[in-house]
Amino acid sequence: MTADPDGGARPVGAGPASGPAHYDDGVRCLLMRGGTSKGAYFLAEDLPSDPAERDELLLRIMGSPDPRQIDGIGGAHPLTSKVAVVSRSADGTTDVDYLFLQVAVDEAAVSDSQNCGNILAGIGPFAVERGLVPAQESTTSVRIRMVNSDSIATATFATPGGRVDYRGHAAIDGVPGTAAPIMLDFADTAGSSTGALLPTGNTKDVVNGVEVTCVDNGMPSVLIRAADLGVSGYEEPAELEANAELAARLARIRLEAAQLMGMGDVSGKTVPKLVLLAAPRNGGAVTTRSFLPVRCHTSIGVLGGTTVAAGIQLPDAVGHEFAQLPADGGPLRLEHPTGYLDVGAALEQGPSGLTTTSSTVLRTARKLFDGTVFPREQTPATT
Ligand code: NQM
Repeated sequence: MTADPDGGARPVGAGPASGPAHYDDGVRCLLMRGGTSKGAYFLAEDLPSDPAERDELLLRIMGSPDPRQIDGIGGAHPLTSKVAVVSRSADGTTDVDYLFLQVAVDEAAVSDSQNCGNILAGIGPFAVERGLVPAQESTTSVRIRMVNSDSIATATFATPGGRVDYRGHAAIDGVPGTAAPIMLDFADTAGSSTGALLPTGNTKDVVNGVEVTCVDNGMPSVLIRAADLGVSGYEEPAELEANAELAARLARIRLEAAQLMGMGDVSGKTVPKLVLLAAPRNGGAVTTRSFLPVRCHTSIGVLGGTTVAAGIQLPDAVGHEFAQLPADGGPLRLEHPTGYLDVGAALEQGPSGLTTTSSTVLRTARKLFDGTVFPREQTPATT
């Protein structure tokens, strides 16, 4: 197959030999906005346990492959074609396990190669809604194992009277209006999928003739000065997406940088991400334009954000020279196309150099519908 780079790596074939399974009674599903993303949340027990069967079903539910996902509940963009699979944790060290799956829009592919910190924002509320975790009287904290990277996050949110309250006064850029705050605390973000905050062992490398910083504080990413690629870094996402020369250059840099990061051939994968950096213009620490890796993000991912925040603090990293870092070591404000994201990611001296031990981000989430989804009948063709 030709993998959709924003969708995933696992080709999904013709389904079970007996033909597509029927789901005449539908599948229990909760649609939730998590941060600046939107996804379908499932209990693991409501989906097939076999990953290939599960993924084939998810394509039918989301309406992939189809650029409009018209016959499914996907939103026709990588940020709105996401799935969370949740179960009670088996080992007792966390409350729930959360597997994130990126469903490709126009390819028959589902990927578990990355985390999603935005969809994570809905996991605590979903766990309470489904009775996996009892709500406390005023606020509830849920410890979540992010299965994709085997790392842990704690979500704390309002549960007055023992029910999730989605209403509140917290605003996050990229989402109109306000909602109840959900505090996300991440442990062990450094080296989440590559094993080290600086996966190449260097603060800076030269890749395809350009200086980059390869960093992983929750999301393996390649930081690049926008100016080094002939753009300002302040363009709208659509303008950057329309720049074919930029796209070709970014694709080459990504493949080469991934090799240096020990990630092998990432041609069908959604990681590492690419982030263009420029000096801040609105009082923040830095301006960002991140790529998913082909579509340009309309804001910035949560773990993408914790990663940029850690990276630009490293002396000698790309972007450090123009970053405006808060003098008090407090949260960093990352400017993005629709506003900013505040991220706490303080650097500490570790046994083998500077690292982070925890990161924090404020998000909101909202339950959109809770019910039964009816997958389309045909098994999608692999393109
Ligand atoms: O970085 C998009 C998003 C994400 C991921 C992506 C995310 C994160 O904004 O933690 O949230 O990078 O594919 O939802």
